[in-house]
Amino acid sequence: MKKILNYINGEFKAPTNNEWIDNYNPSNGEVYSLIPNSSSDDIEEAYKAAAKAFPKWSNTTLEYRSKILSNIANLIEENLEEFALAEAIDNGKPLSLAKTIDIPRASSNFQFFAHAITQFSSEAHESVGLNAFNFTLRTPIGVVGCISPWNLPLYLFSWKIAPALAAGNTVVAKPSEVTPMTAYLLGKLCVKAGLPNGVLNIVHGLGHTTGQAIVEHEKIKAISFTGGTATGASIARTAAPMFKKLSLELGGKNPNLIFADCDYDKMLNVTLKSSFANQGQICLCGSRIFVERSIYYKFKTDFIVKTKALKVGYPIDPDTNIGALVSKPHLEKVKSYIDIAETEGGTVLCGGNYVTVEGYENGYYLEPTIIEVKDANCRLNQEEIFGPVVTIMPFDTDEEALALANGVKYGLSSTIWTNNLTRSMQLAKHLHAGIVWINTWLMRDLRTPFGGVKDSGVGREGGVEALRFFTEPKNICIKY
Ligand code: TXE
Repeated sequence: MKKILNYINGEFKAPTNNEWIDNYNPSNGEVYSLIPNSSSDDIEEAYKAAAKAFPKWSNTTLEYRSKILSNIANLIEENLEEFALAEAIDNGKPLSLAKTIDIPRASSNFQFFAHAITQFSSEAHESVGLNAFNFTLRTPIGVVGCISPWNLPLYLFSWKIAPALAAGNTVVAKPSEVTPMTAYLLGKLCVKAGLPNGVLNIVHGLGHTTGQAIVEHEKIKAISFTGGTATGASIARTAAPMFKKLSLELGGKNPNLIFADCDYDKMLNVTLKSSFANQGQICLCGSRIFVERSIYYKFKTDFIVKTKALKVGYPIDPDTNIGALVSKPHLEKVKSYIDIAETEGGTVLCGGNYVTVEGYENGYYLEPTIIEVKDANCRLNQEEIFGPVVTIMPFDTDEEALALANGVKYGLSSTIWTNNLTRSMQLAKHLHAGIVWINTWLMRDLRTPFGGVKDSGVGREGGVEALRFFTEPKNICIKY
C-alpha cells in the first residue's frame, strides 16, 4: 500500500509513532493509501526545522523568493495531468474540474504571490509641523501554521502557503487528512523548485491531534485556517489566550437572489454551477436560491430539467458532471439532511437518492437535489449542508429578498441576478457577506479580499490582505 510521508526539513519521513491512517478513494470506497497519523512530536520537529530556516529565508531578497515560488508554480503546471488525476482520485471530484480549476489555480496562487510580494509596499506618514516622520515596517511573523480542508485540497492549501512564504515566513502546514495526496506531491515539487530545507514543512494527520498541536504550539504565532465553523470556533478558543494572529475562513450558506429582470439563460446556466459544482462542496456555492415570484414557476421547471440532466458518475469519465462526495461520513451527513426535508416542511423536487455507479458500486455518489422550502427558518435553509443540495423559495419584494438573504448566521458570499443597477448596488451594500457577485458567480480576481462575516469567519486573505496578515506592521517614528 502506498504511504504518504511527512515533508519535514526537506526530507520525506514516516511519523515518529509509526502510526498510519487509511486514505479512501471516494469513487470506489476503497483504501488506496496510508497517511501519517502524526503526533505533537512531528509538529515539534517541523516547528524546529521551520524556526531554524526562518532567519535565512526571511532575509532572502524578494527576487530570490519570487523566483522559487514561480518555480513551484511552473512545476505544478508542468505536472498538471498527474496532479489533476491525484486530486480527482483523492477527493472524488470530476477530473475535468481538477484539470481546469483546482490545479491551474494552485499554480496561479504561487505565481500570483511570487509577483505580489515584489509589489508589496507599506505606508509612510509625515507628522506635519512636528518635524517627525513615520513609516510602517512590515516584517514576517516567524513560523506560521496553515491548516486546510478537503473540498479544494491543493487550491486552498496553496492559497495559504504561497503568501505565507512570499512574505518571508516559514511554515508548518497540515492538509486535510481526507485529501492529503496533492499536498504530499507538492512537497516533492518544492524540493525540485529549490525551496530551502525547513522553509515549508507539511505534516499529515488528524485535526484534533496533529492540527490541534499546530494551534497549541506556543511559538507558532499565526494560524490561517479554512474549514468548518465549529472547528474554527475551537481553534479560536485555543489560540486566543496565546494572542495568536488568526485568519478563519469558515462555512457558508450563501443566498442566490434571482430577479425577473435578469439575463435568464445566463443566470440559469451559472446557477446550475453555483449549486452543484464540486458536488456542492464549495464554501461559496449558492445553496439557498430565492426567486422573484413572477418567474418562480418557470425557473423551478427549467432548473429541475437542467439538474436532472447532470450526469453523476465516475470522476475520471470525461462526461461526468458530478463525481463522488468526499467521504462516507460526509455522504451520510448530506443524505441525512435530505431525509429530514419532509419533516422540515420541504418538498424534494428532484434527486435525493444515492446513486449506484456501475463498476464503482461502493463509491459515495448522490443525486443533485433541489428542495422547495416554505419556511426560511427550517434547518435545511439555515444549516450548512455542503453537498449537492439546494433549497428554493419565492420572494415578492427587494426588502423581502434582502431579509431572506441575511436571515442566517453565515455571511460568506452572495449572488444577485438583476439588470437593475440601483437594486444591485443597494442590495450589495446591505448584504451580510464578504463577497457579492452580481450577474456572475465564483469569478475570482486574486487581488481582491476574500473572507466572510458573522459565522463565516474573521479576517481576510487574498492579494495584499494575505500579505498583511502574514506580516507584522511596526511603526517607526523618526524625529528630526
Ligand atoms: O472540517 P474540519 P470537516 C464545513 C462543511 C463540513 C463541515 C465539517 O459544512 O461538513 O465543515 O467538515 C483540521 N485543530 N466545511 O469536519 O474538521 C482538519 O484536520 C486544528 C467548510 O471535514 O473543519 C482539516 O485539515 N485543526 C469548509 C481542517 O481542519 C483541526 C471546507 C478542516 O476540517 C482541528 C470544509 C483542530 N481542533 C468543511 N479539527 C470551507 N469553509 O470551505 C480539525 N482540523
